Amino acid sequence: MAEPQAIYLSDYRPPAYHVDKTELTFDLDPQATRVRARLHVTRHPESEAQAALTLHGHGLTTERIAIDGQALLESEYRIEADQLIIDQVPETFVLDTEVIIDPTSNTALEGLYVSGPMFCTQCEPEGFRRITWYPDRPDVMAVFTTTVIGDRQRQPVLLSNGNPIERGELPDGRHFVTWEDPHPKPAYLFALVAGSLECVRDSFTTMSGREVALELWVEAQNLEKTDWAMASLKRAMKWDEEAYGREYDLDLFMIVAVDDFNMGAMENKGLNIFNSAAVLANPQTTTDATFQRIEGIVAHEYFHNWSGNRVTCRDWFQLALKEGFTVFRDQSFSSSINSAPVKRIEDAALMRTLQFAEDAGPTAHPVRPDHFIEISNFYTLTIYEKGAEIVRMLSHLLGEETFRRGSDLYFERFDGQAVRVEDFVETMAEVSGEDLTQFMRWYAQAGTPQLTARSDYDAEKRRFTLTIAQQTPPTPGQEHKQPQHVPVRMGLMAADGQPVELIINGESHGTDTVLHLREAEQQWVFENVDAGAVPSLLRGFSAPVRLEYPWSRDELSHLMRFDEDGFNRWDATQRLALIAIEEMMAAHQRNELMALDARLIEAFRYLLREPTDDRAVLAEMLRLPSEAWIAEQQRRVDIDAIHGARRAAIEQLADNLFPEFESVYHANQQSEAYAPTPEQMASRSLKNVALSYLVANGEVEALNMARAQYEADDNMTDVRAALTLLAHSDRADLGDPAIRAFGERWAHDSLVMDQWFATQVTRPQADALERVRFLMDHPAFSIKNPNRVRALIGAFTQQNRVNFHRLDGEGYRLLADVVIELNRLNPEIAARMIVPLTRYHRLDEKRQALMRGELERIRAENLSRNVFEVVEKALA
Ligand code: 7MF
Ligand code: ZN
Repeated sequence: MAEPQAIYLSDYRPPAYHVDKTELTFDLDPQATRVRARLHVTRHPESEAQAALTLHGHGLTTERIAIDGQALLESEYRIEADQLIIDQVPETFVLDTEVIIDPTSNTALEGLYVSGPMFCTQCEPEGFRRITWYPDRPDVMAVFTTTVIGDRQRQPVLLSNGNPIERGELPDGRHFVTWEDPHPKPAYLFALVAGSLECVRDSFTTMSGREVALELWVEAQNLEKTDWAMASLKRAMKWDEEAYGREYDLDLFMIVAVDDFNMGAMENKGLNIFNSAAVLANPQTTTDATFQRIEGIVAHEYFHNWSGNRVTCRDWFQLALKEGFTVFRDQSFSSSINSAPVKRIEDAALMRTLQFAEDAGPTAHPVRPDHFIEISNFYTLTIYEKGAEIVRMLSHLLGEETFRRGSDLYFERFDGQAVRVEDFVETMAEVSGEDLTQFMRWYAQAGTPQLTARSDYDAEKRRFTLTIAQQTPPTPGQEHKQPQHVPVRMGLMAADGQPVELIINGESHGTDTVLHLREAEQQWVFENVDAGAVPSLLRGFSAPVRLEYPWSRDELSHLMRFDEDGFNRWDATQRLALIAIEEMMAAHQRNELMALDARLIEAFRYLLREPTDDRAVLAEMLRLPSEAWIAEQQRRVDIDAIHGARRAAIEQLADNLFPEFESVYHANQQSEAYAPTPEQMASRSLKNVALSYLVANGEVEALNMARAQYEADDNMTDVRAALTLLAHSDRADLGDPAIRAFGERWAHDSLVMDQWFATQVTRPQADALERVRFLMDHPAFSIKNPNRVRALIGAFTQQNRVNFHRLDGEGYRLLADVVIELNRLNPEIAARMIVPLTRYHRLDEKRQALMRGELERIRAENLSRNVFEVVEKALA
């Protein structure tokens, strides 16, 4: 088999032919669906007159190809390497094709497939070629008319993009619906859903007074889980009108929930398709975190209607154009509803742990890559999260108002077009007059810039000098990096806890300013500063960088108490805890007792005793740095020492502050009925952090509190928090019955069973891996369902570091076994699941050898392009 070849951005050529109108007819059948396509094709005036027509297709059984009604002879076309090439075509013509596809055997879940009782599609990025012959690239945009024919009984509901324009009965118990989508779109936004579905209806009146029908389609048993998504949708529609002036542009907007889905959701025009895990919710089955996640995803997909659909990507190298912008938009939406500092803490924590790790590993890539083997592998944290951080930096550089003028102009100017990252950034440069040339490096350079800051105080002149240097480490294929434009938001906190007025060159900047770091090293002098001022740097995580500054523990405690920026109060607490934990790890390695720094205990005592107006932030401050974030700090990662020291720190905090945690636990009990409101969520978050410390103390009393909370059975947030504590405790007599009861009670609900799987396999105890193998045979598990795989295998390999990295290599072997099986069934999921196995570079030699061994074993298989690309990079 020939090795898969890379595709380069520099090889981009505009399409020789465009399709103005696409007419599709689906004759649905589980094993043999017939797809007729009628493409109205015109040669692009700038392409050469004799250009061949090239279409993509994968796994199609071709029955007929005709041009202007004339069937082609076999000598008139070629099919090679997933392409249909017709050398001679007229300037303008109609291409008719007829193919047969098999949705039932489609386990990759790309193109048209069967999920339970329904047919559904996923076409982004290159799934449409599995449906019919087509120029499957985002710069070919057509108006689609789609007729879906199905069995009246088995598929009473037949959906596609746009508006239904005709429906009727057919012989043999069949019926049809014809849909027309008036907005030209690339094939990746095509969607079809058919099955026995129930509908929840609502409506939304747009700012110009048009009434839009809203429909949420689910299987009957899920009707009780639709309220939250519908409410979230209406909030998102309103927000996009207010924040961006964007109105919805069809009379109908539909969301469908499906059980088998590779990712969270998909923004198909007028017909968003959602993984049921990303849309279905009610208080009994869904935690607060998931309520918030659903709200964000519903908004994200809706926002794509402008940032992605009306203005789309020229090619897949530009993926971050739509994804980075849309994530920035959904983040802003979420912070307008829930605690803004907590949203920022969560997003920054995700960046700093998982995205930084990606950027430092073998699959590191720029936000706009210049080559790839398999584009599905590039739906990464770098594209989404770092891409959003870049847009956030732009909005801060320009200011909110100018940014809004820029986005207005961008949507207006490029409406209906497929464009590049440059088009977005140049529009922002145009409206602001800013020179964004250096800023563009954020899209081109991979790797996380490292900022090293130091300060110097001149007591005589009362001057505080801050020096910041930057350096971006080499990444695969990019040895040398140039300095980037890094906005560093900062302030100075005086010894008395008051903010210092920032005076640079005689000019006042208030108490909070943005320093523009553009050189390899730069210096700023603040005048009129008293001794003892503490710098607060990178407020609000103003740039996606690592920052080092030699803060003392007293200075960190000072920032934790007084910093005006909620994000940096949290960050100071994390840094303080990190120093304490690293000290304990060092003690452990010297075979000494791990004693927790008294200053951290005192800092926590302060946090627990001082009344605070933002309890949601307080809850985050009480969480110790994650094992992943601790590992990010280490040159050589010691998996067991990290886990042991963090665990010991939690226990010692619990021992020293038991009464404080207990009173926080009691003070945050709720009497009113559950609602996913910010206030209630803050209370539950704080209460459940407190409970986790109480249980860590080891007192039976605390475990009984957890059991009582579990048995009170008020809402899934509290039940799941309590269940996790019981199931992760050493007390099998408490954990096992709870797990058993939960599994029986929720056996009928696969989304709750996913929580049940994840809770069990994230146990720190040594039997976690055996539980994974055992649960893989559980009737509720299926390797073919991506949610089940993520809940069982993903949770174990990504959230149970001590057990995944077992020194006998069993964790690695288990993951490799799963990846080998998934490689055949579902390459996209296989390539996602394999990632933890590629992160071996900073581990000890023994583990490195074991992990490479498993990667080699995978490489010996007949690999999909997806897995091939990741394994090659990991072993390079
Ligand atoms: C919020 O981006 C943030 C990210 C592609 C599929 C959804 O709309 C999407 C799709 C992947 C990974 C993450 C997300 C999505 C996809 C996503 C969803 C909600 N265009 Br792959
Ligand atoms: Zn998206």
